[in-house]
Amino acid sequence: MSTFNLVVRNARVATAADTFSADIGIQAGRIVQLGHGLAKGAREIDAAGRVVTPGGVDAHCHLDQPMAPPVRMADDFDTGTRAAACGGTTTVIPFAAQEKGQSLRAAVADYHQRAEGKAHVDYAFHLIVSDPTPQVLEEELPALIREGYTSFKIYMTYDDLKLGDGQILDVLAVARQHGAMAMIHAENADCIEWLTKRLEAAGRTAPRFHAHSRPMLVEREATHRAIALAELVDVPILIVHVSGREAVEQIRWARAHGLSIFAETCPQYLFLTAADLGLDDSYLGARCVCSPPPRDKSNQEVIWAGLNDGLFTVFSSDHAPFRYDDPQGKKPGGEEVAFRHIPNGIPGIETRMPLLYSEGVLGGRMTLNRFVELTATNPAKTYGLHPRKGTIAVGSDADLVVWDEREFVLSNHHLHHNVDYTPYAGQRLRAWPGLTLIGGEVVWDGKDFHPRAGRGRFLTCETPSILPRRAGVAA
Ligand code: DUC
Ligand code: ZN
Ligand code: ZN
Repeated sequence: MSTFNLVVRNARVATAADTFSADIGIQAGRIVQLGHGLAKGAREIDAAGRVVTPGGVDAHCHLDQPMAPPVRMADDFDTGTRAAACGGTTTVIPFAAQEKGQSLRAAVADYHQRAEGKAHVDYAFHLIVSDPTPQVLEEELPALIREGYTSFKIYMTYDDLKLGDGQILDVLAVARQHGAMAMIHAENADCIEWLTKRLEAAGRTAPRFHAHSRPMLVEREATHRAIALAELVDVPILIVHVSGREAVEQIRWARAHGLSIFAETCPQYLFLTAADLGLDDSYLGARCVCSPPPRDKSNQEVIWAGLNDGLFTVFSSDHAPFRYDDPQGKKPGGEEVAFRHIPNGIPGIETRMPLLYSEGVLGGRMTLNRFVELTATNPAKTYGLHPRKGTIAVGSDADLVVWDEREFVLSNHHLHHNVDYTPYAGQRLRAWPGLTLIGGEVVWDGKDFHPRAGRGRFLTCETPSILPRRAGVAA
C-alpha cells in the first residue's frame, strides 16, 4: 500500500513566506510530507514547471442570504461554492445575518440548513449583528463565539441592518471581552439618505447616480468614526471593502497612532470604476451597483499600493450575486427602478483569485508570496482557520491550486455561478486554476467540475491569531 493517496510532484510551491520546489505528499486529506523524491502515491499529479498555491480563502461573500422580497440572491451554497472551487477558492466565509427581532441563534440555525449538504468547499460563518438586544450581547453572542463563530459584521448603513454608535460600542465591547473579530461596513447612512433624496428630487435616479449618493466622504467619515469607536473600546476592528484614498488615509492615520485597525479590499476597487455604472442613464450600469461604489483610476492605484505595503490584510470578493435581467435581481419585480431600489452587490467569487494572479503577480504588480498572503494565509489567520487553511505545510488540509498560465479574454460563459453576467467580461486574464484540490480531491480540472455530495464541511473558527491575547479571554 502507498504511503500517500496522492503526490503532487515537482511543484513550484508558493506560500506567504517562500517559494520552493517540492513534491507534496497527501494522505487522508492532509499534507503529510513536503520534499524531494517522495515515494510513489496511489495517484500522481505532475506539476512540473507550474506554480502551486494554497486554495483561496474568501473571507467575505454572500450566499443565499435572505433578502426582502422580491429580491433573491442568485447563488446558493451549491452554485456559489461550485463557482468558488472553479476559481481556486477552497474555503468560504459567508454571513449568517440576524434580522431585527430575530435571535442570533435562529439566524445561525437557518444558515446551517442552507449550507449543509450543498457546499462544495469548506465553509465557516461570520455573523451579522443587526439587533444587539441584552439577550444577544450577554448570552447569544458570547456563547456563539465560544462555539466557533468568532467574527461578526456591523453595518453603519442600510435601514434593516445599521447600528447606532451606542449599539456599535456595545457590540465592540463583546468582541473585546471574548476575543472576536469585528468587521465594519463603514458608510454614513444619514449622508447617503440626504444625498439620495436630493438626487431623486432632481430626477437623477439612473444607476450611475448610486455612486453620486455615496461619495468617498461618506466612507471617510464612517471609517473615522468606526476607528474612534474602536479606540474608545480598545479593540481591533477590520474595515471591510475599502474603496479608495479617503478611507485608506483614515486607516493609515489610525495605524500611525498605534491603533490596531485591519482592512479588506475587493476586486471591484482594482478593476472597475464609477464609469462602469454608466456614462449616460442606461440601466446596464445596474450590473455594477455595489457599496461602496467603485471610484476612479487614481483610486485604483491607491488600492494597489495598499495591497503591496501592508495596509490591507485581506483581499475578498464581496460576492453578492443578483441576476441582471431578473425580477428577483437587478430589476426588482421586472422593473428598471431608481438606484435606491437596485440590490447592492456584484458577483466575483470565481474571478477573485484569477484577476489578482493575472494582473498582480503576472502583471508585475505584486509578488507571488504577497498574493498568497492576501488571498489565503491572512484571511485564514484573521478568522481563526490557520494553519489548517491558508497555507501549504505538513498538517494543513490539502487544499491546493495548480495554476495554468495562459491568456484569454474573460466572458460570463467561462463562469460557474448562477448570475447572467460578470462585471469583468472583456478583462484579459493571464492565468486560471488548472486544478483545484480540496482535501486532496480534484474538484476542478481546468475543464470540468467534479462534485461529491457532502464534500464541503463546516469549520468552526478559533480566536483569530492576529488578535492580541488578553488575560481572561479563551485562546
Ligand atoms: N455590503 C456588503 O458587504 N456586500 C454587498 C453590499 C454591501 O453593501
Ligand atoms: Zn458591506
Ligand atoms: Zn459584503
